[in-house]
This record gives sequence, C-alpha cells and structure tokens, in this order.
Amino acid sequence: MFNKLRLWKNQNNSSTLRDKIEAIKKLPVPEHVAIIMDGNGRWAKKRALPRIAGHHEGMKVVRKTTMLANDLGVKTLTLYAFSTENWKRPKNEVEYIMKLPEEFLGTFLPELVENNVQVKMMGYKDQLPVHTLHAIEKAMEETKHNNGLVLNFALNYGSRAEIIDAVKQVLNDSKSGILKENELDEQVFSSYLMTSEFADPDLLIRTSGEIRLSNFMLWQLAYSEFWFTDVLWPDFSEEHLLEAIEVFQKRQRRFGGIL
Ligand code: V07
Repeated sequence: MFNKLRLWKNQNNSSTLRDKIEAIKKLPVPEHVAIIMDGNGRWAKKRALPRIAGHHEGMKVVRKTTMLANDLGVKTLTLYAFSTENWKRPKNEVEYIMKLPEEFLGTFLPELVENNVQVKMMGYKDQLPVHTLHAIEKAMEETKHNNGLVLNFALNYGSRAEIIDAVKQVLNDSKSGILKENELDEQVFSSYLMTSEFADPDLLIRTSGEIRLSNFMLWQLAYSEFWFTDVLWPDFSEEHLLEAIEVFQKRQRRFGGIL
C-alpha cells in the first residue's frame, strides 16, 4: 500500500512538472536568465556542515537548473559563481570553490556536450588559478560549436570594474580616433562591456532572501524583471525556476495588456 501510494504520488508530481513545462513553453520564455546563486553557506550552517558542503550541493543545482533551462528553450543562462569581492573569504574556502569548475566539468561536461550546451565565462581571468582557468577554457573549446543553451559563468566578475574598464577602452578609442564622441550611445557603450556578445538579461533571479544586486550586471539589468526568493541556492529546484518564469510571463502579459 505504501509503495503504491508513493508510486502514485511520484507519477503525479512528475506529470505536474511536465505539464508546467509544456504550459510555459506555449508562452514567450525569457531568452536570457541571470541568477545570483546565494545561500550556500547558510544552507550548510543550518545543517552544522562546513560552508564548502553548501558550495558542493550548490554545484549539483547548477546542473539541474542548466538542464531545465535548456529544455525550456532559454538561450542564455548566466550564473554568478564568484564575485571580485569573494576573495575576502577564508583562504581554504576560496581554494575549495576554485576547484568546483573542474569537478563540475569533470562530471557533467559529457552531459553538456550531449545536450548541445555551450560553456562560456565572463570575469577577470588573470587572478584565477591556472588549473581553474584551464578546465574552463577546455570546456569552452569543446563546446564552442554547440548551438543550444549558452551557459555563461560569471567568475571573478564585478560590474563596476567592468564599467570602468569599458570607459577606459572608450577613452583609448576616442584618443586614437576609432570612436567619435557623437558616435557613443548606449548600444555602442554596451559593446565595450564583457557581456557584449549577449543580449541583456530578461529575468534576474536571486536566492536566499537578499534583495540587492551586489555589483552584478548593473548596466545590463536596467530593464530586466527581478524575481527574489528566500529559498537557499542548494534548495532551489525545478519548481522554483518554473515559478520564476511563470511570474515573468504573467508580468509580460500584464505589460502587454496595458499597451
Ligand atoms: C561554483 C557552486 C554553485 C553555487 C555558487 C558558488 C559555488 C559550478 C561552477 C562552474 C564554473 C565554471 C565552469 C563550470 C562550472 C562553479 C564556482 C563556484 C567558482 F566552466 N559551480 N560553481 N564555479 N559554486
């Protein structure tokens, strides 16, 4: 009886997930979803585990989220994995986090390739350990011809530094005559940012109850929809991503109704 009940419940649950996915696919899906994956340390603390256990659990959620975003037809998924401020954390924690890209790719790269996912990275590469950078560059190379979801990791990324660097490049190009003052507009300025190859995010998700941007894509998020949740990143499930996208679609429809 118990087994039967469980079976029934499982089937029922998974069919609602499938139904939700199908319903979402009938409406416009955000082309670019960006996520601030916060709350890994807190998740671990609640379980009396070391912070690194939370980061490791969070990595598994990256995989699930990527696969669902790909199924939904999201074009770009940008994940804030490590900020320029995160170096202030304890040395052993930083060292552990910097091994996660290798572990993730060692385990999941074949699956990403199978599913036509293209791996990308944005952020300041110079300060990254060589082992981390090598693993990511190898994955970028191996997936560069894939034309499914673009999985873009923001790693050692900071938005103000990105904007300053763009301004410096603009000044250089102005000095050398490549760019005239009257040619500089929002679109041209965007082309100087690290995100030049991507469209602006349509939807920003932040987990773990903090209602702030923390130096993430300040320019690019100017017109994006925001969805915040108290759920900690390791507890973020398919249901949560679907809910965020449902909310996005409802807001779009309302917007469309007024116009
Ligand atoms: C990191 C796990 C997710 C929660 C947030 C912090 C810890 C996957 C990657 C990754 C990065 C590049 C890549 C493949 C995978 C990753 C860092 C941290 C630095 F090509 N998870 N994850 N990178 N966490």
